[in-house]
Amino acid sequence: MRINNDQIKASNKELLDVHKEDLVQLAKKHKNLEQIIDTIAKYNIAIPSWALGAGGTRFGRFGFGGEPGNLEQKLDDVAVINDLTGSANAVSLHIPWDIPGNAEAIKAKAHLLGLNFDAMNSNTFQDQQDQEHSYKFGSLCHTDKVVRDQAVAHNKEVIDQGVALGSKSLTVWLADGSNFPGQLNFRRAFENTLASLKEIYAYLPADWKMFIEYKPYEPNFYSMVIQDWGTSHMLAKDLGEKAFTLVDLGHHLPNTNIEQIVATLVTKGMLGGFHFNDSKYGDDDLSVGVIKPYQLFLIFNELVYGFDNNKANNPIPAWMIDASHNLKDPLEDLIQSVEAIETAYAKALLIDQKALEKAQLANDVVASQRILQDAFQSDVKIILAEARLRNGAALDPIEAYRKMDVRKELINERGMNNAATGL
Ligand code: RM4
Ligand code: MN
Ligand code: MN
Repeated sequence: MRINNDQIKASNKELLDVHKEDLVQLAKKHKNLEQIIDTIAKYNIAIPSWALGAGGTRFGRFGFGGEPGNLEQKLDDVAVINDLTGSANAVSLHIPWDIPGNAEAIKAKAHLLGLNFDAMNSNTFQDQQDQEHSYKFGSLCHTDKVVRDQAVAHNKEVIDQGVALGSKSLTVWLADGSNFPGQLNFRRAFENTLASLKEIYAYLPADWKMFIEYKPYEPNFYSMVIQDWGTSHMLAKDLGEKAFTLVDLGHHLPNTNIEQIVATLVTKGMLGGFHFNDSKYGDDDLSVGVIKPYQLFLIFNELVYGFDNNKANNPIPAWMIDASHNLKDPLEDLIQSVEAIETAYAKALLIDQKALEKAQLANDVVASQRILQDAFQSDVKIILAEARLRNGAALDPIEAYRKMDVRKELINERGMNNAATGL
């Protein structure tokens, strides 16, 4: 199904008058309102292809009716999110969950829907049917060269698939590590990983980037080869200027100061991108902004400051969601995540950076805190709504989605038992 302009206009009609009045009021408050609306209107976040169906845990999975059964249907779902929010014009694919049968046809379909392909994700954390060697004891780090070669070859294939679709980056996340002390020689595992990554890097087209994700634990519970941003940064540095660190918000030990990591990476020009999600305990992959919205705002503060003062020429990061949920309609959940990211961004744009710098230089701790919290406590719903309106999207995307009965339509089209590929 495709949402059309008339449906959007109809859903906006009732809300439009009040919205316009609110906007006039807000303009009196913020001098740079136009600029902020413009920035938010141009901002886009990539949707992960693996979050369009119900997520699961090792204890079970509760399917959701009307899930996309193939890549074409996944693109249709991303288009729904994009049509309603005006801020999700890209999809991030996971191979082999999403191998395109006919890349040209998939690319044409995506373009028709107004979508493009963000980073490609490789998967050497699961064994596939007919795979010769197992990743049970690791992939790029494996003690046996034939396993490493197989994992390298997979990453090269993912690059090929991405080239055919017009993607420009590869994200590597490794489950490699160990469950028991003594199981693995740390230094050998690191050296093997670096050597394997070098082979993949050498295969990258000139205009591609490689993003290296880190994670402190899970699925391995004693050690992960790329456990933290320092390790990722070290590897990326060794590889060359097309390699960067990717920050997945759920991949930190509790209470880690992620905004400081972001600031440091931008200082060094090494921040490649994000996987947005939220968590209370570990890699919970909850919808963005549900647990720690202030942290997200502080991260965006570092991004706004970082890119206004971008001495190391850090490229604009890849903005991706990486969430997986059990309970909600996946499309509603992703819409909520998109909104949460834009909310944090808009609030960060409201920070009076000059006043903050003045307060910081004067060591005025109270004033610094007030400046941040003034911005954080501002209501930016109208800013987001206006940005969406200018993009031809819905003033209230969730409300519109429900009024249009999208899920019911998808169930009619695809049935109750279609299961999307993914986790
Ligand atoms: C991992 C990591 C990767 C994602 C997989 C599915 O924990 O976040 O980015 O590709 O999950
Ligand atoms: Mn991730
Ligand atoms: Mn994760």
